[in-house]
Amino acid sequence: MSYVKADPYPWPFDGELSPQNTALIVIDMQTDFCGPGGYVDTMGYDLGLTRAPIEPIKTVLAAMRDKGYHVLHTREGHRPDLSDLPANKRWRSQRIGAGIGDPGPCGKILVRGEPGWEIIDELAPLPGEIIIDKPGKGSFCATDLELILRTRGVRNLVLAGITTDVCVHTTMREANDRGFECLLLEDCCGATDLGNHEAAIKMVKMQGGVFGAVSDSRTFVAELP
Ligand code: C5J
Repeated sequence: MSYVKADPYPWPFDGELSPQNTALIVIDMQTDFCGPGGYVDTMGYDLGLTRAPIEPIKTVLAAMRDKGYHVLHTREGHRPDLSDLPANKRWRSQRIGAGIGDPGPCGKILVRGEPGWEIIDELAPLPGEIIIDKPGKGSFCATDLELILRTRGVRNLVLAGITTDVCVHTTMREANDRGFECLLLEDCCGATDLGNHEAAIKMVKMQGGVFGAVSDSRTFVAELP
């Protein structure tokens, strides 16, 4: 049996933790969410908050790659013809001055193939690591993520990335409802608002761990079997 120290319970619940059944999912570490001139920057939010997880994620990525765990990455973005962009999502982004699909300093905002949509160099996927392209906030919506995880025998998910309260949380909720056992690494996530980040972490831990458990990069790497 192997557990990692976590709150509100040692993770995973049943002590079945191995490289074969556990995957790291690095969510949306794209220029649009944490780089100068990207979507989040254009909206006027503090990039320091969404860049804070870069170094902790690097550490976790290195440890999990080294030990042979599954590693996946996601990218939020839309087709260049915007045929998968709901009208209300576009309208809301235009209201805040960062219209999805509109030209910006990093190319068209949140459009596949544009510079701003790329995963940042510091956390670039290695050859062979799966990348999930998703049109929404949740990584399971309109993607083949669940099929890939089930095919590989993955049942434990370690979640990192941005933003804590939006794409990370939506993915964690989707995964939890599908029976995956989830661990969120607190310092490997960041939000556009510190209060929202903290609230999102707290929500996970309610009701005995309503969506799973929470740990941090240092504890996780030190205890990872
Ligand atoms: C947002 C995300 N916040 N990756 N996307 O629109 O959290």
